Amino acid sequence: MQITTHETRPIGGQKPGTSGLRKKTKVFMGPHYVENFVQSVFDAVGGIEGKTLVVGGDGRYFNAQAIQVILRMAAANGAAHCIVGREGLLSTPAASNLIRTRGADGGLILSASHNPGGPEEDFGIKYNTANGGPAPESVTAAIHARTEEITVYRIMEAQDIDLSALGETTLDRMTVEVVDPVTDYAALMEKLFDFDAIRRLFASGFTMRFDAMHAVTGPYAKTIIEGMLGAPEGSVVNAVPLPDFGGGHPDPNPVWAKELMDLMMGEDAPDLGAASDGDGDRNMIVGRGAYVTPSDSLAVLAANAHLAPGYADGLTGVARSMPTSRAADRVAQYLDIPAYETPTGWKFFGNLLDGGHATLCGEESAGTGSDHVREKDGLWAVLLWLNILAARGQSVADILTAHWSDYGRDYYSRHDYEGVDSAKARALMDDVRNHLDTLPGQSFAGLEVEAADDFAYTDPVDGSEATSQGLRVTFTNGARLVLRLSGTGTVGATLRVYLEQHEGDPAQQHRDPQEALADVIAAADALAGITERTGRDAPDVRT
Ligand code: VG1
Ligand code: CO
Repeated sequence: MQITTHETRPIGGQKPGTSGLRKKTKVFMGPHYVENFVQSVFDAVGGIEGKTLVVGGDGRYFNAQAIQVILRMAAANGAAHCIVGREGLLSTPAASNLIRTRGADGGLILSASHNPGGPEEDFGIKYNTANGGPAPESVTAAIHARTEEITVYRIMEAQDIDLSALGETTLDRMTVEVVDPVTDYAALMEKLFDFDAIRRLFASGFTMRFDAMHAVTGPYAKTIIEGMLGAPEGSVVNAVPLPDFGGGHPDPNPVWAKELMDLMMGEDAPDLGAASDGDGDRNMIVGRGAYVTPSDSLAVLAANAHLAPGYADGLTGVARSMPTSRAADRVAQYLDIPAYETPTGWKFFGNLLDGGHATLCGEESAGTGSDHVREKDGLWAVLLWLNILAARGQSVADILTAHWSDYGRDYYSRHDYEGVDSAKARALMDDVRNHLDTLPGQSFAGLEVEAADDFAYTDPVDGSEATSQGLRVTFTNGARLVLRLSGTGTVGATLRVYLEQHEGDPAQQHRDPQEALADVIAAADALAGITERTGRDAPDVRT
């Protein structure tokens, strides 16, 4: 077999965002695009000679082709061993687990997560380090720098490897090991949770619907929820991963998982509804008639995690991304453990998890996870909820009500304005940023600003700094507003407006969040001129 060294030239824009490099699939399919990026990753991590890599993706369009290119490049760059999920499938948390349990040096995960897939939609590549977590900013910056000076990439001239059969083959001197994507992950889940109790719960007639949204969690949920836990067949729907996710938007929120939401709000609702995203790291939890806001889910899980065997010794700390509501902080305070506030993106939790500072982490964007892997984990969150429901013998709605009466309710919503003209979105942010120090004392739509800043973070473990991570405004009535631009979109800019308000009175804890947040929504518009500047009279998505 022959190694070819191709000359190439830098391609602009190969800059990883919140979670890897994401672009339109057509961009990734352009000449040398994947090759340039992958070679830049290999170069930026000091080469991969003799190393072991985990490779897999969420099965979206172009997944299979990209994996073949990566394998041929890994072989040409001297890697010793590549562990690949059968048919190129690995959920993001399962890939993280494999990197850790197999002692791999890193991994490449192919996904654009919750973004739609297909020739006209999105694709992505992310590099994870040996701890199983997304590469930290220092590494992604080095990768980006390398993409700007790359001159050659190395690839093996070879036929496609058959990824449909388990076992080992070789590509020149490199071993390619095809593994079942589910087995190791399912074994980990069985260690963390009380499967007997959950089996008894299902045997007693408890019903659920898990919507895999035609994305990667289908096979995982089928094996674990229906197979190992005995939920009736049909509890897992849309379970076959499809390259275009069946034309859907694999983002588990009330808007994109509408069918599930409608079911859960109707008369025939099962006891629990859940969904996960394209690559399996997000989760949506909804009880009969009760949607659980991700920020609340993190808080409830933190307050109840000790009911699951894997967390019986309690938590060392809880971490949340800055825009996530402060509900988890209240639980941490009660438990007398530290609460951390990090920038958006799972990579910022890595050091806290590695150092044992935090056991649970979460983001308002439907991401929850723990130190069992180094990624957020959709199915894990669903199983922890199931474990808690089995242990408490209460409904989701009752657990939420009890939680709010103990800690108060943090009404929460995120409003997304998608596909906004990038220059306009930047101007809006710049304008607010430039006026931050004038805001305290001023009132907007009747709310007085108490404090305002541009969120910056110093990692408590390695001292690395991240600046400009979102504009934070708190009001004297306790409400909070955060403005940020998305780092995962592929078209124009997405403005995210995060809104929250604490409510301590149990009699006021069952309102519609949009209504309960009306004042802070109005204040956000008055303060940032969102309607005027974007020309939109309503957000595209409210979660
Ligand atoms: C979004 C979310 C963020 C999440 C990221 C990756 O980023 O807000 O919380 O970590 O997606 O999630 P942004 O920059 O668009 O706001 V996943 O499931 O897409 O990998
Ligand atoms: Co995802």
